[in-house]
Parts: sequence; structure tokens; C-alpha cells
Amino acid sequence: MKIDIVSIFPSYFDVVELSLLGKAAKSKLVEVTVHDLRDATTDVHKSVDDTPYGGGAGMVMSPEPWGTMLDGLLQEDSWLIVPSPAGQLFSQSLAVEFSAAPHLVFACGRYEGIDQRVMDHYRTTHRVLEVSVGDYVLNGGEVAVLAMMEATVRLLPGFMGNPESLVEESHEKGLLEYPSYTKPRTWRGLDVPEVLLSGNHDAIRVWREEQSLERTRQVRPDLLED
Ligand code: 6GU
Repeated sequence: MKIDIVSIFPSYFDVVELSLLGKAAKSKLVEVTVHDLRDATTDVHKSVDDTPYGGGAGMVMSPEPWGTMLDGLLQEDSWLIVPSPAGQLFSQSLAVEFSAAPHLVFACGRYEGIDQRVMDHYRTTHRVLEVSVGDYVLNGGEVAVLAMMEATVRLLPGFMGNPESLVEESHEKGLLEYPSYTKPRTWRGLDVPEVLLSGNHDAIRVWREEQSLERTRQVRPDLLED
């Protein structure tokens, strides 16, 4: 998979090399390239934003540098992902969809977002998704893109040492994961649940399913609605 990221703060993505993602990059599972939007500007000030039509606070990112940059990056089969607190919610199922795409282009906006015509224009030729990582506000899309990339790349075939741990984890089955324990059997007076020491694999599976369901009921009842 190839991933291109466009940002006015490219150094946000220096951490890609340190993380698990960096391992995927070294093993050629994924090729990540970061681009500075200011390289697509033509004025001496390298300006990327302007005041909003209609008034209001903040600045809006101008369409022209985005058009120049994205024309150079998008290929026929590319998906354009625009992080935005006004987008559809990112989810495990969207991560699964992203992991099957041949080429992702993440366009990180700052300020009050990118001129809407950029998304409307590329929607006529490409798959364009405006995506939020949760109901809270970040200063820009960079941290959201790091989260979405990590969720996506770890699903690529060959990334996980043990693909079974992908199946068992939170959200893969629409429920939160059951609690986990390791040695010692007793820690600060707290015992590991007896059933996990029983060796009875059916009983352990049933207990874990109950724990998953109960934890989801307590913490995320919204997940049980459908
Ligand atoms: Cl994708 N961007 C920004 N700026 N804020 C967010 C977000 C994205 N998702 C949640 N909040």
C-alpha cells in the first residue's frame, strides 16, 4: 500500500519511523511519503489560507495550493481522505476498508478547514471521505491521520506477528474486549479469575464472551443498539 500525506506541519509525522508503522515501512508493506503543502504555493509568503467568505472567526485553507498538490499525487485508484471534525466517524470497519485500498492520500487541514470546493471537485473523479476521529476538536488533522494510519496499517496482511490477536480485540466483533491477566496469580491481594486457571477452554470462552458483553453494556451501551 502507498500512503501520501499532505500537511503544513510535515514534522508531525517524524514519529512514523519510530512506531510500529515504521516497521511496516521498512518491510515494504507500506510506503509513506509526507509532503509540505507550502511547496505547492507560488507567492513569496507561501500562504495557504485566507479569510472566510461570509465572515466569521479563523482562516480557511485556499483551494489553489491543494489543487496543485493533489493533482500531482492522485492516481486513478487513489482515495482522498480529509480529516475533519465535521466528517463521518472513523471506525474499525472504515480501517478495514482503508486497508484494502491501493493508495491513500491524507489531506491535513488546519485552521477552520479546507475550502469545500476542493472536496467537491475531487469527488467527481475519486473516492473522497471526510473523516472525524471523535466528538472533540483538534487543532488540525495531523494527529487524526496518525491514528487512522496506525489502525489501517496494522490490518495489512503480514503486518501482525499473530493475526489471531486481530480477531479477538475490541471492536473487531462489535464488542469491547474481555479483561486480560498474566502472572503472578495473586497481586496486591487480587486474584486472577479462577476460570482462567481451569484449563477448561469452553468455560474460558464462555466467561470471556460474558465479560465482553457485560463490559460493553457498562461502558458502551450504544454499541449494543444494533
Ligand atoms: Cl479528523 N480533525 C480535527 N481538526 N479535529 C478532530 C478530528 C479531525 N476528529 C475529531 N476532532
